[in-house]
Amino acid sequence: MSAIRTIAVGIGLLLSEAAIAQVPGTPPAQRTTIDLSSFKIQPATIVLRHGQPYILHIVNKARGGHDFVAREFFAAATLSPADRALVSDGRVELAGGQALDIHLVAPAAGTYQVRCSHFMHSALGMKGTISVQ
Ligand SMILES: [Cu+2]
Repeated sequence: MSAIRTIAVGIGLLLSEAAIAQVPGTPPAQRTTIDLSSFKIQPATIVLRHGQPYILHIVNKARGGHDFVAREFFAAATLSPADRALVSDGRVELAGGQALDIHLVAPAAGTYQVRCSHFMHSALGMKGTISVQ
């Protein structure tokens, strides 16, 4: 009897997870990896499609801290409520070796600037663009 109940609960969980993962008519989220290193953002041009859900997987490969600042982009994108706390005034801070996932829907088409705001880092090359098409 308890085995049947366990299976029933298991199926229920699978169904509810599927419902959370994808709203009918919405494309599944695409995972896009962005690497931060000293002193690069790669890819330097991040290409996204308007209205498409993404998981931005931001990885700081350096030993020291970096940030990912894209104020206009984050202001225009639709951030998942759970991830809003990771973005402060359009800025995501990552300690050395840290990785973060940010779930969002890409905003209107356009070119959005990205840079690291740590002292001198953008001058040394930590800048790029997000091109939403
Ligand atoms: Cu930096």
